[in-house]
Amino acid sequence: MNFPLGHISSLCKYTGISFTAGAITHGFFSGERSFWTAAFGIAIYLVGGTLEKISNPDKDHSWTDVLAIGIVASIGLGFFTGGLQHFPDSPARSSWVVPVGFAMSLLAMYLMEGKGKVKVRSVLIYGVISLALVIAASLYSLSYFNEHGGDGHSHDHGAPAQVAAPSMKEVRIEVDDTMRFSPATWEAQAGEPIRIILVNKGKVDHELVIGTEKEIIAHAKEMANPSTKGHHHTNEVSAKPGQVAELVWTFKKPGQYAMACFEPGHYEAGMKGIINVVPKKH
Ligand SMILES: [Cu+2]
Repeated sequence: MNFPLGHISSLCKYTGISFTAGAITHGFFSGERSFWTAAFGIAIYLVGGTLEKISNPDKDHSWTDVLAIGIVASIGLGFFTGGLQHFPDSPARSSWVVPVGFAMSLLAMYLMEGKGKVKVRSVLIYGVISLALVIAASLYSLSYFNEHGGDGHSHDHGAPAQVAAPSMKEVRIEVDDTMRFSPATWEAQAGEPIRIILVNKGKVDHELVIGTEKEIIAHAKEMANPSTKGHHHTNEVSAKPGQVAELVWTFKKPGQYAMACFEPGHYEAGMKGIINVVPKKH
């Protein structure tokens, strides 16, 4: 065995899988970039397989095995690992991506390593049982995340309050077409519901999304994908020109939160702000 070549080939294969997995976690089937990421992942996996064959000439894999089965293996492993990693964020997609990936990796493994060497019966028994377990676990996770609101974002930092008490604190945020929130910085108290009133004085739609910096950036990426546009989240309120809309929100933990508008181009133009959440005063 050629050791350096073997090392490079394993690097290529794992890089390939992680690219394919990344395409899943960053919105496969939704953006052109994800498609190219996945294609690159498959290609580099095949490079890895080719190098592996060159470094290991004793192994009796044909070029068909290396290339055709390599495609199945890289997609399968990418689906499985990417789907698992992104399960809480997109349970509906992961619930089928993970079992499909598992089945593909199983098939590829059998065709590549097992065919003619292991009993078909034992592979079938293992395949059926393990796939059934993976499907069951995926369906369970799907229902778990659906119940716990993992519809793309975790909201453990806050929750929409259902009833607006008359004594509730309010913050009035005006927006117009200068792409600024006014005020752009405001304060709230942790654990205390606040009524956020969005006043749109502009001529185009505006919205207000609140969350941690990380969630806001994740939301920005999501909005860049045409297929996920129009998703409604509980941490979001939008107002048409001349309209007033409101959202009652409770920030659970103190800290710095962000707000932003994701109408096309607005966030990029600077339509964002900061919310300082201070500990509750007793
Ligand atoms: Cu806007």
